[in-house]
Amino acid sequence: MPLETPARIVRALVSRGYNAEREAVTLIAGTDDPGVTLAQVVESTPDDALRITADHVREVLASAPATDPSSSAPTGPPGSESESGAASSDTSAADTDPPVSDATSGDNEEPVGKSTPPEAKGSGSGRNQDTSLRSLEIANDMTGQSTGTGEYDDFVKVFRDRYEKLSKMLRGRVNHRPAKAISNMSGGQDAELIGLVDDVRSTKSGHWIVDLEDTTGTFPCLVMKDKDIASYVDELLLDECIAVSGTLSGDAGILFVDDMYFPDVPRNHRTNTADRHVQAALISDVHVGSQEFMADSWHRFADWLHTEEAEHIEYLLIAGDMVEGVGVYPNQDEELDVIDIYDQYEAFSEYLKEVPGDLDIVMIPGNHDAVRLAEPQPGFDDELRDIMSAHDPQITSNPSMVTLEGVNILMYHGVSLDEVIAELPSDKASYDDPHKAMYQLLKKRHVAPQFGGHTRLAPEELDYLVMEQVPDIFHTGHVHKLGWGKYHNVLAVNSGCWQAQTDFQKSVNIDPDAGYAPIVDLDTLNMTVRKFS
Ligand code: D5M
Ligand code: FE
Ligand code: ZN
Repeated sequence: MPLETPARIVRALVSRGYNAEREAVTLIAGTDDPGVTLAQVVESTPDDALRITADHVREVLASAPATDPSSSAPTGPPGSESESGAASSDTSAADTDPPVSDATSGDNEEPVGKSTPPEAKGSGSGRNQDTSLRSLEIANDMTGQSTGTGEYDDFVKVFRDRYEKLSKMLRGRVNHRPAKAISNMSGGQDAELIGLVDDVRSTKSGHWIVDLEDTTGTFPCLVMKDKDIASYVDELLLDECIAVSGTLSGDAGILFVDDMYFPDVPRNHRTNTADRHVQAALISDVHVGSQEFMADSWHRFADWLHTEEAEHIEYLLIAGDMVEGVGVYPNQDEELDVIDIYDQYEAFSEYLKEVPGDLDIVMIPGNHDAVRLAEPQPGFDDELRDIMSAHDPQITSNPSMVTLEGVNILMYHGVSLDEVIAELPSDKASYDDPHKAMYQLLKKRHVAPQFGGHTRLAPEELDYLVMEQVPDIFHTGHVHKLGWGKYHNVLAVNSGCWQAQTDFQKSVNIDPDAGYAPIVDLDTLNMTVRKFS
């Protein structure tokens, strides 16, 4: 069976433990007998090397041109890769059509959003990226910086820091006084207050009392049910920071609220863009190790990344849940394909090797990963980094601000989205429109406002979960639904998953969007979605 296509070459290299640069694959594919070249390349590559580079292939070609078909290397997928059977058992691929094109044929494409012009379908030829044009920075990695001991004092510190950072954003809009000072004012006066939401309850007559807390105390604020701002009360989460303005009651015991303010993203927020046409693929929730992990879709995605159509994709961001993990949910073990957590990361690493070696990869952990659950979650430890080292990925904490060629991308796994969706009315946040739940987080300028419940917060000296800087792109996952849209010019993307519906999801009617890859143009912030399932 000849080695005709980049997809087959990649598969053959991965089966031998190598990850390959796209140009290396292109060079092998372009020789008279790619099978022979591949054998020669493998033969001359040290066993402990992780990546086949284009330079190495050039050396091999220069020293030993592939002319002898009798020494053809074993080709095709290895027996151990049974999941790849569907794509690569296609022996008819001896002709010119690469099997990978199946994944990108008209049927499967989802030309959603403001799409980039379709480019010629290619077989992976002509890749030649100038990696010196790339830039990747990570601003707020807290890996190794954890200071919290879980004492009460730490909680006081983290909330104090939250209040300080978020109240600063509101100070331009209200002339606030401390809660203690307001409680000493006389009745009937106007007053403005900034505080964390401590409690929300309704009165007998259907009005709302919102207790706001600052560093000096707590003060009750009354929102009348017939005011326009009453609809904001539906959106409130405990511990988020808001400002109110209004008039004190006659006995000065309560503030009648006229206006409510959120830290929010400025409406005219100006986004940054890259200086050249370059793209990033934003994915999450791979869940390797689950019986539901969609290996075939993953193979199609990885193969497609080697084609000319994907040549502008130079970055791959993975927003958590690399693996299925163990003991995350009750009875989860019944749906495990790989039982041992380290074996899961080994398997994930093999799948990751299928993607081009010249991609820059950034990963944050999710709630299924082997790091602490409480947020912020530090990046993977050295043992896991070692397992996933083939691409030399950037591994950082959840959440993290990642800047690609000037474009600020806030990566956050998304556990708080469950909370936002549970607490808010469905027109403001739902599983079908996960990006709307993300808009709420942007409005609150905090990735996980509510403490307790689903979202576990780690008490640290600083609140790393505040969005101090407005991102250009907000990338989350976790809810396994695909959704995106713009909020005050910020592109919010929830990236779906690579895991088919689990029994639990069936029982609660969650229909996951599995096998999609959102692709963002960093020069325009336009988005397209590719379907591989
Ligand atoms: O979660 C994927 C989505 O499914 C997310 O919205 C939580 C929800 N989920 C999945 N399994 C459970 C169980 N057992 N209890 C509660 N919620 C669940 P992920 O964490 O990525 O698997
Ligand atoms: Fe997940
Ligand atoms: Zn998750």
